[in-house]
Amino acid sequence: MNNPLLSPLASENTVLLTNTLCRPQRSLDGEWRAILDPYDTGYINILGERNRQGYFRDFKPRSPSDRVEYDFDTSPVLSVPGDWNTQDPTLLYYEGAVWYRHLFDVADDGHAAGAGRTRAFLYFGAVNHTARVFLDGEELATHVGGFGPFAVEVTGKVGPGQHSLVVQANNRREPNRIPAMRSDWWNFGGITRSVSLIEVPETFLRAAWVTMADDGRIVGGATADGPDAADAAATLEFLDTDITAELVDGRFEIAADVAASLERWQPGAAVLHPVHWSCTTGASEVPSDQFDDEVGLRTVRVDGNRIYVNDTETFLRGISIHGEGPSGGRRASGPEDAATLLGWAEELGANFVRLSHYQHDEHMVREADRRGLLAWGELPVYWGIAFEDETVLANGLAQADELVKRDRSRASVILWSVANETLPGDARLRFLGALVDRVRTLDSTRLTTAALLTLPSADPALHIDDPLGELVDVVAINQYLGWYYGDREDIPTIRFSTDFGKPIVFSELGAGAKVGRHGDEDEIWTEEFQAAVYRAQIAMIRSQPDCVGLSPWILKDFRTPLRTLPGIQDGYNRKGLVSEEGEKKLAFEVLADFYRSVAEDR
Ligand code: GCB
Repeated sequence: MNNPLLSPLASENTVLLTNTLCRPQRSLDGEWRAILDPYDTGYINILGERNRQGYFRDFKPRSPSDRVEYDFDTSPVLSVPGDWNTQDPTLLYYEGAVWYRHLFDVADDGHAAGAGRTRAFLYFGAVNHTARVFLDGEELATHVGGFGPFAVEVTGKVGPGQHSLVVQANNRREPNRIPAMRSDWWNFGGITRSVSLIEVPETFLRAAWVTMADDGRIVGGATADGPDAADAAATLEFLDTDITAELVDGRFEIAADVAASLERWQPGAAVLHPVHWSCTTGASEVPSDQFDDEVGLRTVRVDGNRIYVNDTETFLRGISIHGEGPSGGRRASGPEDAATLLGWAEELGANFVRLSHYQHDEHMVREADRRGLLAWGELPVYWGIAFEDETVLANGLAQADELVKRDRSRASVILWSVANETLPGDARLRFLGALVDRVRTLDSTRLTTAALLTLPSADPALHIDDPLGELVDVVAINQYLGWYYGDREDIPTIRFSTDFGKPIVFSELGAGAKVGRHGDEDEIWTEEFQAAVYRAQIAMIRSQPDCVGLSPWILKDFRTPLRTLPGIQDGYNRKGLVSEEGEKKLAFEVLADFYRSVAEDR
């Protein structure tokens, strides 16, 4: 793929807006018209140049003889948010471009989302993988990255009348992308999360955030954006107390003794405080911008090989979760999917969820906040990344910004993971070191981690010396003893050690089972086999001194083209504790039992 028009490497003309769920907005979700374009004719002409008459013009024939070789009005519809793969059986494996079009009307007062607001942004929760955004035939922006949010400013472009919003979504896999060519999950294409039109005042607060540092101070900041940004005064008020913070140079801090009067958010006992953000400009006392949010306050820190949440040593009773809905093997989105998935995690007795392997829908972390579940956020730096390529690193840093900035006010999030199963090497260490640095610069209050790969070994003492362990706060280990390697009988006696003296989390372990398939513990793919692997792993973990938690692989069976075994896998990774339709396997209870006993012991 060497035409740069078809393969943009970096986003252009996008803005990162946060707190968007706190603002009045007009949803653009619903049915969008869609045209499949595997050969990219809607964007480039036969000379390989940008096609001025491309699909984004949304043309209609102007006379009976006029030749227009596409028509959005009579094209099929796709639901937004949603992946295209599961909305039409012929699109299950489709990888390439799809053009989406949505028409929306703006009333005569010229305000699409509310009076008194003068700037307008189109906000996209996520489009996989590359998006080009066009409004009324004009190309506005490009976004590269399938899981992060982005916005496009459309101030002055959404006056009264009807507007044609066209988005070209392209999920073609490419070697210089994050993720790259191969991943063990479905490459769901499309506008996979909600789209909205958000209007804000001329000068407004972009990217406001508040969180608690490890010493109990409340810290945060906000960026004022607009013509009066230089003399904007921003304030954060805790509405259930008289605590208020004025921002100076975009930052604030509330001393720990003052913050101590605010009840802490605890795992299993969420407390969210209502807060009000506002911003005034010049001599005016009337806020130019304001919105409400709710935030939890808790500390998290590492001391030696332990993790402390609110100064209490905390064992992470976790489970890994893919961003796949609770039924139908489709991309998850919205509050209901989040409630069902996290409800299952709670049934399991989990206090922690690993949101793997990429940034999840914002509703997941907000729901985790409300339920008192700790969470791990992750970048899709997965197998086969082109670590030596500077443009890939630049995109990785941009994806890190999207991950951290969107969710750094969420008490649930305690860990930022920069990578999963990457192979040691100098270029990789430089690349991941840059990501760790970026994440820490944006948010020094949370812990960093990366899931390390464990290779088969006959040694009962597995020593982890991957130098990446040096760079992160928590050493996460993916290990598949009893499944990809190792005899099940030996697992309880195996001990992991590291060079680092840091806490160890088993970020993956597990085995495959087809729900309803029963037999002997030694018969692969049966629920009994999977349950036996869990029992052996639990025995090992109970006597593993540095282990501060686990997030077994995985809550639910999920779609992946890597798993083809007919009658068993049929395109699903079967390591779920529940099937793709939510039916529990035996191992669910085995893990739930363990989590009950751990909760009682600690
Ligand atoms: C892993 C990967 C995960 C896979 C899993 C498996 O190590 O991190 O993405 O799905 O193993 O099932 O093999």
